[in-house]
Amino acid sequence: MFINWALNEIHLKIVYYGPGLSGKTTNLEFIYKKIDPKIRSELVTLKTREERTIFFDFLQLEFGKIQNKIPKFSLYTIPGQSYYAESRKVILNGVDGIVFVADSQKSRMMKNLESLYDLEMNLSEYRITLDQFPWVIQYNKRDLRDIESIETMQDKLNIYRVPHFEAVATNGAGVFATLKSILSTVVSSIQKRKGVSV
Ligand SMILES: Nc1nc2c(ncn2[C@@H]2O[C@H](COP(=O)(O)OP(=O)(O)O)[C@@H](O)[C@H]2O)c(=O)[nH]1
Ligand SMILES: [Mg+2]
Repeated sequence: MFINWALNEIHLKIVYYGPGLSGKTTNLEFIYKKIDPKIRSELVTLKTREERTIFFDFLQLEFGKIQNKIPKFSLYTIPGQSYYAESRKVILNGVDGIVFVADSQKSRMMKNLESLYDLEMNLSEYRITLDQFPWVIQYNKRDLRDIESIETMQDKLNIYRVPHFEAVATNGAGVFATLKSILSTVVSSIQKRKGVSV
């Protein structure tokens, strides 16, 4: 969180986390396309040495004022591949909320678990624990065959029973439900924090 007193803005950072190819970039691209260009910044894409790998996306959305400050949300994705471990840590700096995008395919369950563990480890460097932090889970790729049941995914991944959403990011299903949930979760957690009036 960052307050720009001069502009009367409160900046909130949301990070889309999850294993490689789970659909994080697809989520952000869909959101970007649907948001009025007047209230969003440009999408920044940094290509890495791997084709199709997007290093991070940056998207800022402006909503109506919350009390006297204008909230600005920055949306980021992280690169899932193991060799970008350091980048993931850096992107989490100053994070206010997380969307964990899980891949519903049975064959990807281990990758989901590894990524969730990686997230917990990286957050611990910032003294954040997932039991007391605004985050939601998205079960993406529900259109594919050979997917886990929601019950199984809930049991294995949603240990703290945070809000969860089914999605097919390629056609946008569930994308905005997920986004709205994390935004309102983050805003209410900020409002609850002592000493910050938003
Ligand atoms: N069938 C299907 N494919 C998806 C879905 N979401 C993403 N994809 C595809 O999965 C691949 C990886 O998506 P991407 O957003 O780049 O994953 P990221 O590594 O998490 O950013 C791409 O080919 C997407 O088109 C989905 O809900 N269903
Ligand atoms: Mg990506």
